[in-house]
Amino acid sequence: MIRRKLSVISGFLALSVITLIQVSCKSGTPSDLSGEHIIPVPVSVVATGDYFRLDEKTAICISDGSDELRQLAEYLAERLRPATGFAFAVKTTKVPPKGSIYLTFAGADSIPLEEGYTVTITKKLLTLAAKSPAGIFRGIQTIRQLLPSGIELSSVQQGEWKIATGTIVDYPVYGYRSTMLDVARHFFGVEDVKRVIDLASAYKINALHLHLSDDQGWRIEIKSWPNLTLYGGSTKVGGGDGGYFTQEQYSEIVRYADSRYITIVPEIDMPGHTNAALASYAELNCNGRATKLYTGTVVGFSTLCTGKEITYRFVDDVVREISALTTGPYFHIGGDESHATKKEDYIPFVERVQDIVLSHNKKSLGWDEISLGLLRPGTVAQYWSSAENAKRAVSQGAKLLMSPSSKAYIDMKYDSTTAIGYTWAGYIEIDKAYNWDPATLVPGIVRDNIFGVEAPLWTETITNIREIEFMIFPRLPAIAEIGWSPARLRNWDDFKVRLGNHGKRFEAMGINYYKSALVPWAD
Ligand code: TNX
Repeated sequence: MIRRKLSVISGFLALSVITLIQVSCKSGTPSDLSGEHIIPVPVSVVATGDYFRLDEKTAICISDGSDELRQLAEYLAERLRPATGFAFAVKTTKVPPKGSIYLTFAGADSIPLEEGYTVTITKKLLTLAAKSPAGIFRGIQTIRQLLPSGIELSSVQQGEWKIATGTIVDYPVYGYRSTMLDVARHFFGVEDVKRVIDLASAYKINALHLHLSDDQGWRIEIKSWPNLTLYGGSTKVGGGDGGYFTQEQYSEIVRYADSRYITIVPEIDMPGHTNAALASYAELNCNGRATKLYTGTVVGFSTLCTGKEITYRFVDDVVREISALTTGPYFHIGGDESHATKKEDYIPFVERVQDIVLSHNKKSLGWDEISLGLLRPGTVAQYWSSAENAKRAVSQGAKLLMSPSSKAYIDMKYDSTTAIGYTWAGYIEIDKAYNWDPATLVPGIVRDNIFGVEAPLWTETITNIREIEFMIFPRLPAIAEIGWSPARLRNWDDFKVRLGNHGKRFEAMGINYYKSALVPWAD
């Protein structure tokens, strides 16, 4: 009798514990998809008020067995396995079972643009549909952000993994959203570059511009001109050991970037910013004498000898070797701050170099000064400071990559307390990095003239990956939203709250970010 009573009591207790658990689960359940803090903000989010749950049986299903879709499913599984501890088996099927995640190219015909995607979440199924693999990859980044920030941790976390139900339809305003890493002033190795690729791709950045040469260092092996790296790559700003990528390492970066749907854009800056080359080969100098290696930070003192034929053989070899290793369509020819080159020498140089680039089946990108010359069809000018140069490029029919130094130069200090960085373009706090619109910034330059946006990171004062992260975060997510999201949906007061909710996510990803006082960082 006593025993029976006990079992009734324990049964009652068990029941109440179950009820309690249900109640507490409910309160922690995300049931409003439209309240999620997605960066960049999606084009449209419609909530349906329920939730989808990941568990140990959740499979990642793909609609066809193509290698690319399978690799994307594996990529998603790799993001989800560590923190959940679930297996996430990848399966090919046209009929995904209840509770699975389904990646498909079907039903996405109406989504505009290659990178567009839809995420449809019901209680039974999470479907990510896109026209192209790039669209699936961008959609995966959204799915990561729909899960609690703990999903980014590398060890198994307790708790439930729920996603609010509804539909997201999303696609970018600009087809080119980029960041730049200067590996010339200070050198950063393959692992650092891969980290930048991973972090940038989480915010739907789709290009990485590598500034591979400058006065202080030449950072990519050129087999036909070996001294460029052996000597020209030997030092860096402030002196000490430099470094360079072998061609194998550069190819590894290109492959890795391709797997994250990021295009690598190699830059060889010319005819200025070339002291490392001029120190490596005497014949590139007009006076036939090699310069000394340079470890300072002054700009504008060096120039290739534009009147010598060997200069063009050199440029042709460099462009040919790098282009052969580059899967993307662009080669960046630099062209900035060539104060030591006479204008009458600069113009024919820039024109001839664009032809060399075209002869190796690439299109040129160049800093806005290149519009002094005739721009070849397909050349893109990168606006950084001169509206006049930018307008001259547009009047020639060229498109502009927008990197206004006073907004998008992420090597600028946030404020007077920032220990690293420059100030020549002003302080760039997070609100300043966010509050601008490429299509209205420069009078006379409109949406149709714009190719995309880029946040460049120059590295005179930046020496390691922790410092790179600090300058990139959170300004790169801000610039990423400018490039991806429609202007009508962008709003600082809304962005700062969404950003505040990414603090925990940054921490889970191990990112050393700037905790701006302007942002309400959530606990
Ligand atoms: C200007 S912007 C440069 C770079 C410097 C940078 C430092 C541009 C095209 N050239 O050479 O590294 O300022 O902020």
